[in-house]
Amino acid sequence: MTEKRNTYKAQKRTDYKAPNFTAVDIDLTFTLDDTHTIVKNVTTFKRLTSDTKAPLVLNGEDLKLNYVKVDGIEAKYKDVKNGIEISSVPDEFTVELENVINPSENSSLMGLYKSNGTFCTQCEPEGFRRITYSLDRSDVLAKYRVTIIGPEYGCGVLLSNGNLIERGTRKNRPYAVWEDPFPKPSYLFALVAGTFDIVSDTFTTMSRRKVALELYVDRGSYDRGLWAMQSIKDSMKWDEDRWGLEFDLDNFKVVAVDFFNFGAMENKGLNVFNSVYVMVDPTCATDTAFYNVQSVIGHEYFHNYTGDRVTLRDWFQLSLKESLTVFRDQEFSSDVANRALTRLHAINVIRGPQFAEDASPMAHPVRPEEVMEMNNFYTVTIYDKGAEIIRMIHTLIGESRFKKALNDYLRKFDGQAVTIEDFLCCFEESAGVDLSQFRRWYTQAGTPHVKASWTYDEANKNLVLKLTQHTNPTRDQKEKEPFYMPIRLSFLDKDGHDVHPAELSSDGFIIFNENEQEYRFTLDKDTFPVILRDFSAPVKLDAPYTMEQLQHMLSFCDDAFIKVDCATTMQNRYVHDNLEIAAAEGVLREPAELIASYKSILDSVDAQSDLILINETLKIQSIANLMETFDKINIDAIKYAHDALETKVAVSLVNEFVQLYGKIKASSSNYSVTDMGRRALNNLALHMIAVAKCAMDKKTEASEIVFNHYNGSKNMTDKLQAMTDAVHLDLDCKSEILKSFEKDWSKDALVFDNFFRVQATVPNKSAIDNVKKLLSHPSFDGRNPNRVRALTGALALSNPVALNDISGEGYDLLCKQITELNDINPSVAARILTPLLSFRRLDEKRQGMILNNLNSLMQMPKLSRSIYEKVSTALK
Ligand code: 0A1
Ligand code: ZN
Repeated sequence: MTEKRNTYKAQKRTDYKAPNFTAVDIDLTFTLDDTHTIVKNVTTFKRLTSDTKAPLVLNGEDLKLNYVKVDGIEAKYKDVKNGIEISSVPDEFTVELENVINPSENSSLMGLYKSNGTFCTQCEPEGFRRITYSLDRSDVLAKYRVTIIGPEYGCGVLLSNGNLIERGTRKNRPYAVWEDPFPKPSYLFALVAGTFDIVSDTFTTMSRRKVALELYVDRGSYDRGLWAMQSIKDSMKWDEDRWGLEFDLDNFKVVAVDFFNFGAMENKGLNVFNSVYVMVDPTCATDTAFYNVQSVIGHEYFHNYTGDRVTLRDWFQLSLKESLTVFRDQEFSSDVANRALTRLHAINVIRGPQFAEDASPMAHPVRPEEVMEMNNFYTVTIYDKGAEIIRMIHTLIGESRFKKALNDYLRKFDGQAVTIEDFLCCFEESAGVDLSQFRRWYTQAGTPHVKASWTYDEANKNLVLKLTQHTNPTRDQKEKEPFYMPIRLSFLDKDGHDVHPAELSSDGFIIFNENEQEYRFTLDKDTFPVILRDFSAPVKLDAPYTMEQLQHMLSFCDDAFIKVDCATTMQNRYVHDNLEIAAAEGVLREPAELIASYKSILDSVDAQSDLILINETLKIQSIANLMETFDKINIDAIKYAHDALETKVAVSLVNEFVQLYGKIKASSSNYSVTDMGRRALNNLALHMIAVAKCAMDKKTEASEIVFNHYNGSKNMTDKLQAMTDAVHLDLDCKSEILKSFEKDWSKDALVFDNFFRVQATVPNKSAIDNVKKLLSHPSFDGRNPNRVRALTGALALSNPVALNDISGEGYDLLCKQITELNDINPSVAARILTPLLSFRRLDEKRQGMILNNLNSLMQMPKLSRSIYEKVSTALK
């Protein structure tokens, strides 16, 4: 990027203009070379505009152009900002051009780059223009034919989208020709060339077509690809069973690469994955990793319809494909893994990072109005809040109308590039629903605060429920209109029975769409409402439950979210009520009600219990999520109260945890949902025992049990729990465990990231020193995004305590790393910068230190657009 400082301008959603030309056929020939790859590009264009004088403007970045011909004749062109302009072109014509690129030098990982010896591409959102000149926009759909000539030194496989037409050797170099029968936008183009182990299989579709499946993994890692292959088949089957969607090509290829900016990419028929989301076996990966592989494989596969077959008109519509696809992957995980766990994870993302984003200067609507750097908008708002919006539509219209509307949408817009508005209109028509007010979820940023209260009207034997909503202003919008939301409700009587009053519809939800509303239900006096079951809308709920009512719901309510939320609410109240004492480092009271509830849960655990749900209920929530329950953040006091809470629970219930520990055995080291639940709860017990022993001056015992846990298991879930406890609680066994882990795994980059992450997330200042030291560990590589995310990224995004240490060293270290990454990989740099943007929520001293750092970032030479957009927005 050679752009000068401060010249970046935002683009507006409303400035969308249809393209003057479209590309019909694109024929690409790549002659691969590490530093000098030649791209020959023959594209037929068609004029769409009635302005016959309009020139053809092609996007191109960091390309060396050799020649351009129009209909076979050398053409004149003009260099324009990030591209070229060719004037006097006919209505239909062919452009032939040749350009050169340097994959080895490409550290941004956008366009064609080299990942550990493998050539691979990433084109979403605007990476294709770094490969060749093109109409690099999502509303230009063309058919691709791709010839790949391997590098001189040879290469195992040469892959691109679609079907293999021809392969062989020419002039001693391997080549392959691919044709994709489906027209697609350039962002879905992919090329991979490298040497792999290949896991092969087949899937027979519902209309009995055989699809060849191929998964490409690092050589020597065949076994680590087997779960991902199973997940591909499960995704294909599930999409047929749940939505009637059948795979449309004769082959489906997935490639795992080590260098990748995000999780994975849905290129048509050739998904490219960050190896994190492919490579698992029980000795090297945790249960969570297995669960995530299944979910991300599903996500990318489901994009084949929601994203690839029906794509985006422009990038402001990103949530159209992402929200629908996240909703689909969540439903997949719910159906094939565990519904409660999947829902609770999704809710945690909303209540942690998404609420934080809504409260930050980068808050944006799910359909943004202004974007400077599109890479900054792959956010929890676009993805996860977007998915909550789809889920609300699903709640409002129900499964069968949703299914019909989804099929109508996919049929109506097949092969087209469309908008969120097209989607909503189609759903309105198909499901017979009015979503006019509901649209505010797409246009208004910020988290709605819903307040509930209720009274009893003795005369009419009515429970009167009153709801109010308010959304704080965000920078782009001062006034917020009320949102339209389904609030799932039930009622519990004093014996813990569910009561269904006549006024509540059989679907079990009410519509809340004004600033203030009242609802009446005919009920007995001592019955009370259970509000926001299943987190039916992405809001902050404030309901005046007594502690007894929270305990009652925790015991009797049948909704997983409500159960866990009761425990969370008790935890929140404890931290809020004790914050002042915590700020003065005083003596905190016992969380008696929470302990009582936990005791009764622990006393009743047996083989029939839902261990996943129990584990989620007993967990003390993260400091990060606790922070989001405050407007102004006193990080030291929150940490103090959090630790006091955890210690008091652990000490009071240490006997119960000791009883539990070792009682619930996983049946094998292998991943299964049942064993995941067993290990999770057993590991929680280990953690709580270790915390309790440390607080009871029995640190040696804590060390012993943790050390035995580490040595006694071959399973990475258990090993990682032990290593985390050893390091975070600074136990005697810490160095021995770290040494042993280093000996076993330092050559296995993905596994070894745990070594970095665990030390970067110690919840105190020592994490900063750990990170500084580990930056020069021989296994660390600052150009690999996974390493950066495991070390500096973990400090920034998963360790608010160390990052915000009052010394300011966390901020200095992070900004130093961001400065280095600005040139290497701006998109990763901008991501780990995120927590600093919310500096105004901290105390003045910290605000000042962050401000200094942000100001220095702004002075950086060659400041990238990604960082500029975020920092300048925060400083406004
Ligand atoms: N569409 C992908 C996410 C993705 C976005 C950008 C990337 O590189 C800059 C890579 C992947 C998904 O939703 O999975
Ligand atoms: Zn996606």
